[in-house]
Amino acid sequence: MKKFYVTTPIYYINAAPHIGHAYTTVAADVLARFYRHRGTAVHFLTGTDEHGLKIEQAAKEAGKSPQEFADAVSEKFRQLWKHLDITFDDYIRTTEPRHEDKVQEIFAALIKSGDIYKGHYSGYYCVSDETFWTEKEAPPDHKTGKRLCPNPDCHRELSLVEEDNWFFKLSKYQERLLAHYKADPDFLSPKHRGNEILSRVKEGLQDISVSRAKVKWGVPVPNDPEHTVYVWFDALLNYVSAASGCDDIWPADVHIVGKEIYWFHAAIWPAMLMAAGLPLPLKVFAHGWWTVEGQKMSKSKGNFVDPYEITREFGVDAFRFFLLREMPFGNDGDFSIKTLKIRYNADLANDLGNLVSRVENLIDANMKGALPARSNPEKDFYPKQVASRTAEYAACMERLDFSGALGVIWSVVGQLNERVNSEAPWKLFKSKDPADHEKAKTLLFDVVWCLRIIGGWIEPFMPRKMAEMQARLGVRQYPDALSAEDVLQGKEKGIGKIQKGPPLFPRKT
Ligand code: ME8
Repeated sequence: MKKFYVTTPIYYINAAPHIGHAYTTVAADVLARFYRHRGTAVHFLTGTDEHGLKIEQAAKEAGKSPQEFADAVSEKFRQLWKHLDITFDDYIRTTEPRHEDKVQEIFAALIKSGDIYKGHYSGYYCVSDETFWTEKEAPPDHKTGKRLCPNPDCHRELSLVEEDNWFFKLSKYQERLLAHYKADPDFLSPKHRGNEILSRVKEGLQDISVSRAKVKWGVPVPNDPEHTVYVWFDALLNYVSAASGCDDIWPADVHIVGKEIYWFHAAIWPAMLMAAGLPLPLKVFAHGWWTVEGQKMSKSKGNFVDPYEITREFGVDAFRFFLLREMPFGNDGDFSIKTLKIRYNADLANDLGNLVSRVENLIDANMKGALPARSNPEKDFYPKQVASRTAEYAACMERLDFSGALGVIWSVVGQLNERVNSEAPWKLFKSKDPADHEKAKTLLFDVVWCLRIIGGWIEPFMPRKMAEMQARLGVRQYPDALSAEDVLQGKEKGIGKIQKGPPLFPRKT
């Protein structure tokens, strides 16, 4: 059985990871956990992109060899993923032999087939983006005369490159790419970003340079050791090299990437795969970018958000939740502590956390922690109605609409709060009429069951807190949460009793 294969970009190791890297990796982790919860076998790949001029220069500045430097920073990424409960199955580094060998193998095969050929390159190069630009794409600035990187988020000065190097026949794949986009409209997601790629490919494709003559830190071109493979050609192949030797992984089900590297993944990468005779990934999804308090994150502004700082204050689960709740996946958004706090207090401390505390306290005070059986187990069994929204939630998750999925969940949380408020079980328990007591018990029974189900839906986003919540609601013992289906099928592994505890999400002031 083929595994569900999800990937993140492999990150450059010129600097420590920040919130942007955490965003993509948490999203991929949420998707991986969602599929695993459903019983699908998953292969989740992340890793680091370690070659190229940018790394060579960063290592030099740090007074280290590129490999030493790469070892240290790659480890920082790994540690952050551990801290954020990222459940990757494989972590690839482009300096590993399993990858370098594959790059050389494919490069040699494409030279043989004629898709890679020797030529002369004259143009401009952005070291920060590791991107080639033509004269036309990067005209001189009318004030300074300097050529700047056309990427609006970069704008650094370009260097002139004049060298004999190897080219990939990207132009040959224009028609096949267009035919593929047409035949499989979900391949490029979301639509608005796909449309940008489509029009750019329609304009025509030029062959691209895929080696560097003067860059030492890279994979040597087979039989031409003066050249190293262009870092993007090298990096993209990680998705295949990590899967090689296993017949249940490739093709990827989804590559999740940021919008700024969509062109590489949506046009160049599928053309490379076509040239290599390999199947294409099923989907390439480009998400948007976070700014921080209205500003782009940059070295010069020194405003990179450190995930450790946020989790110290808000906890890992709330951080994971916020990233995917706040901005629709695919759109851009702005990060600030203020919005995080507002979201935390509203959704987590109030809506969900208070609801859990309320039912726990009521059951503790009135039933000594034991959840009574419903007087009529079938009549208006509210948890079933709630569980019937699993399909809606799952459809959002399948199309990577994480904020949509959380929207479904929080609409149910809202309904539960309304029911508790309108039926006021604390008053019913004080009544002398035994029917009122029954009503209160039925309500609490329903709310507990619904929360157990909701815990299954939220688990991919907040695995630790949901395991804790389900354990306290008597349905599961730490450390894993149950899926919504498991809850309904009665796969209880907990002690059944409701155990009251401290607030799940203490309010932030
Ligand atoms: O581009 N908002 O690596 P990279 C959202 N090595 N996501 C962000 C972000 C932000 N402000 N900043 C970074 C590379 N990201 C190449 C990739 S893949 C074969 C090679 C995330 O370290 C987002 O996923 O610059 C973006 O695409 C990625 O980090 C870029 O990481």
